Amino acid sequence: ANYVAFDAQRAIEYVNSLIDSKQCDFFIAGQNLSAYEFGDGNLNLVFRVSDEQNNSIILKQALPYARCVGESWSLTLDRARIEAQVLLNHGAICTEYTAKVLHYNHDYALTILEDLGSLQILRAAQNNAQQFPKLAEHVASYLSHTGFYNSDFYLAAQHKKALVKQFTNPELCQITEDLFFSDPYTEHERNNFPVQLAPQVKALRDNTVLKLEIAKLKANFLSNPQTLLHGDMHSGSIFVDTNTTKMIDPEFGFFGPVGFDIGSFIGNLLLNYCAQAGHIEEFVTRRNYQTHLLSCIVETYTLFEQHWLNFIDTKTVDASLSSKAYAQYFMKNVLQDAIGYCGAELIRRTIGLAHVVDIDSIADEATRLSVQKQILALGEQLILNAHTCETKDAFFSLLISQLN
Ligand code: SR1
Ligand code: MG
Repeated sequence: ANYVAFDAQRAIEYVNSLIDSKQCDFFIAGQNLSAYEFGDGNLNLVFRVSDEQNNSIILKQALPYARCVGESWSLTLDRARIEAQVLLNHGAICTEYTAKVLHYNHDYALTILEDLGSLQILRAAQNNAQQFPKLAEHVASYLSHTGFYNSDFYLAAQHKKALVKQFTNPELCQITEDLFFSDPYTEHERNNFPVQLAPQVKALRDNTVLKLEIAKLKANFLSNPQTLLHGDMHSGSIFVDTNTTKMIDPEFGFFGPVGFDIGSFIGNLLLNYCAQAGHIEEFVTRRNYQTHLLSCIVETYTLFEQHWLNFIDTKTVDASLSSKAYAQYFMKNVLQDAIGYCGAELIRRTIGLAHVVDIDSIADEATRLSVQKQILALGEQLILNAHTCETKDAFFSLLISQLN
């Protein structure tokens, strides 16, 4: 079949064709299906297809361009393959925390996924100051399991290299390379910040020490295939409820540095932390919620590191990588990378192309600007001081000193 972008009717016809050819075990035959498109992300079409009993699935289709920009920014359809295959890889390691793939079609660049609509997107929930007591444990478990079992500690070298090839994702990686590490530090039409932030932006761009650290982070992102990353671990890529956490949308997945995903996740919690100055008026209530977010960061990183150290100690296959000394060395580098990527996420979400609603929805302009300045300063300090953090506790102290 030749690629065609779907509308709701085509989505229904496609699912009916799967039912007719008995390739579908998610709907029974002979029902009227309905569908609507509701994607609000930056890149893709997302349809919900339902039967008469309200059973539903999600049909996600890649467009040959970036939806948030338009047809002028063409983008590979191969990202649909990457996304489906990362979900299958991560789902095999961590079923509980990975959205389930029900069907994939290469020609149409589409994936059918379980419908997680009974859950909430983490970002929306956190903008309503909701708390998720299991979030830290679940994210730490997902990132450490998928990270370790796709790493050189566990995989035979030739198998790992075959996977690196399978998950080579140059176009989507280039988006990250540009949006995280290049655009914010130079004049670029994709950047997006209010004129009032121009002095802060200029100071970042003039800071040669900061730019050296950004160059190191970018080089590490470009050339350090440590594990199969999710690649876009922001709060819009996570579905939650009180007891459940499911990762979605790993179309930016590739083999990259272990610190990138955990750093991005923590960066998004910090964006929400800072944004609360514009959302929760009452001081004690705001402090309570911010304390919860900080505890979530501490718990996530602590459990993530514990799992990794335990896996290295007990499950490493390559004997030459299994020493305690190497484990300590490796995890110190992961920590420092994570702090740097966290800082880069803070800066790029404030002055680059892709913002977060946590910040942009702050109605009062003066408050919004003051939050944005706080985030830029925090991002800068994290990047500049990452190399001084020898332990996770030093990272937590750095964070606390910057947030007070
Ligand atoms: C053009 S894509 C912009 C951003 O959206 C995605 O979710 C990634 O975070 C990317 O950087
Ligand atoms: Mg996405």
